[in-house]
Amino acid sequence: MTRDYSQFMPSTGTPTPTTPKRSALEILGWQPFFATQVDVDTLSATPPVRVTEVHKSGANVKGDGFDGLIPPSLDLAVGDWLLFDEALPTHSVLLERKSLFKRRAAGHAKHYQLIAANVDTVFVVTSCNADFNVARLERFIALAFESEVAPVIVLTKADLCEDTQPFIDEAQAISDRVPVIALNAKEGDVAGALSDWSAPGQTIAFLGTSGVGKSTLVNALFGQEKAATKGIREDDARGRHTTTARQLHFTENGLGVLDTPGMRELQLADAEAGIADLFSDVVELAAQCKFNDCAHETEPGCKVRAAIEAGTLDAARLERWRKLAAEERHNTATLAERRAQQKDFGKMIKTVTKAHKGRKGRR
Ligand SMILES: Nc1nc2c(ncn2[C@@H]2O[C@H](COP(=O)(O)OP(=O)(O)O)[C@@H](O)[C@H]2O)c(=O)[nH]1
Ligand SMILES: [Mg+2]
Ligand SMILES: [Zn+2]
Repeated sequence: MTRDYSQFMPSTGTPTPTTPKRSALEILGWQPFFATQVDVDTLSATPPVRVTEVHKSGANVKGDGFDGLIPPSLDLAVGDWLLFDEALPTHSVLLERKSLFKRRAAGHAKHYQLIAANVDTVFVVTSCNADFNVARLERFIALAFESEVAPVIVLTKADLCEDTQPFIDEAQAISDRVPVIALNAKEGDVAGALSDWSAPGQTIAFLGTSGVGKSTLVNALFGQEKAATKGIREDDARGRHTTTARQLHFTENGLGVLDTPGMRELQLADAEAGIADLFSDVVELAAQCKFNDCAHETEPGCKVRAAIEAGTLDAARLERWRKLAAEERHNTATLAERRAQQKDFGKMIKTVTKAHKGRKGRR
């Protein structure tokens, strides 16, 4: 593929292309979106730092000539930008996020888990083998659409598969807005295959279940071991993963790369728009049904059933949409209920405190 380097060419003088010098912040993914949120004085008083890792004991941050740890306080995600307050680190200010990945925490938990912030492209990784699952890919893609991060599907282990075409075809049928790549993550030209989304200053992330080759892809981009890789049995009996924490690494020319532990379960919540985006064809048909509460089952004037009968809509795809949309509504309601309970509890505490003060006042 040919690229246009004209913007990087000196307008006069030598005709050889020069690499523009990037600032330390640009290498960490500093973009105009963040710069426009701050004025120069604030920047010099509280320099921007990027969160590269989040632990229970705090967050690792990197800035221009700075590499440190801030104590846990804010609800931070890997990839966040903070205006770092050196005197009072916990008072550092979180900049508005360009994008945020979150999911309903695993199990029966009623809260969100922040996955990553300020990612530009997400590679949804699966393999050309039994891991390949359209419904699971759709969840990741809907999450990406909801988070306003551009998704790309990566099919690994092409070298171990006799015919990759059926996998590519099925992946391509998910959405015409999502490019699909099939490769050998171990020995293929990974950097070349991902180059369209890997310009300096960009941040990319790899999502997918365990064992599909996320860490292998990360290492291939760096040409060295950045992330630990292991066989498919990387989940041991205690459910540990090789990649234990989400880590944001930076290549020399300024590509931010995020490896994540495998995600077996991805529960969507507050992702109605993302799902509607991915299934926009179904949503549009449903809007034309005769009854606006049409369940697309036996109702007369149902455009969804008509499309299935005409062969223009896949019945299995409709079922996946129904299931994902129903699950999302349930999760969103559960989390909203929990927020309401917390609010009530908050009110109760305030009321109690007031009553207490009131009593004191009367004394
Ligand atoms: N042959 C082959 N092996 C791969 C490929 N991608 C990953 N692997 C192997 O699959 C295993 C799991 O890879 P890893 O990167 O740890 O997966 P992760 O859990 O998604 O990070 C490792 O043994 C890799 O060497 C590929 O495209 N071809
Ligand atoms: Mg890994
Ligand atoms: Zn209908």
